[in-house]
Amino acid sequence: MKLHDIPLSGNAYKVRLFLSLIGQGADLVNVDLRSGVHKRPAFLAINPRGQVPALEDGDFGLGDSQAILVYLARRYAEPSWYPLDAEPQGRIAHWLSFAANEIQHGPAQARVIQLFKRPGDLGAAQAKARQALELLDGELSRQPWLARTAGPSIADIAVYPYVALAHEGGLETTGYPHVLAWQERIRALPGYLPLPTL
Ligand SMILES: N[C@@H](CCC(=O)N[C@@H](CS)C(=O)NCC(=O)O)C(=O)O
Repeated sequence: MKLHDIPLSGNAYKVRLFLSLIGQGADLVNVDLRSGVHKRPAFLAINPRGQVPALEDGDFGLGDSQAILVYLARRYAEPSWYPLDAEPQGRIAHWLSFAANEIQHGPAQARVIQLFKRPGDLGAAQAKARQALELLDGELSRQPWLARTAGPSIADIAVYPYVALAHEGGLETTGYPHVLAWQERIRALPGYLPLPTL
């Protein structure tokens, strides 16, 4: 198995973290976005969106960190990471969508602007991030894991990275005690992989 990776990307870290938690190895291929390799036909055949991360497993190729978590969980992980019942699957889909929308446009975007000096409205991204953190704190005050599963699921892994990296987008997270406690629970999981650092 091969993971097209960027060491500092939270989306790529999300896949590396899950691989490590389930004890699954993969060869990492470092993608240099400046080279434009991710927009060339060979890469687009794996991920037509031309983005990292992208996974190759034999002849099978897949892009999008959320989709990759689903694939890896169903194929290689214990069922508890992505239970088969309709209710947890529905809730997990909800949080995967939250990761791709509220988290991507909130803390992930704030980090890209603040840390990587990309153009964008930092204040707007931080405001979205605070809304997302508020919502997460409320949810996590009622349950230890996002999708109300007995243990961690891929919902937690999808949402975790950019929340844990929120300080790199200039966000203060001490006001979200339930989010902080949830991060500690994730960091205590066997096989946990430290967050990327610049
Ligand atoms: N929804 C995608 C977003 C992936 C994404 O934004 N990847 C960035 C790196 S973190 C990228 O490849 N950017 C280059 C581009 O979009 O051309 C996911 O979750 O994997």
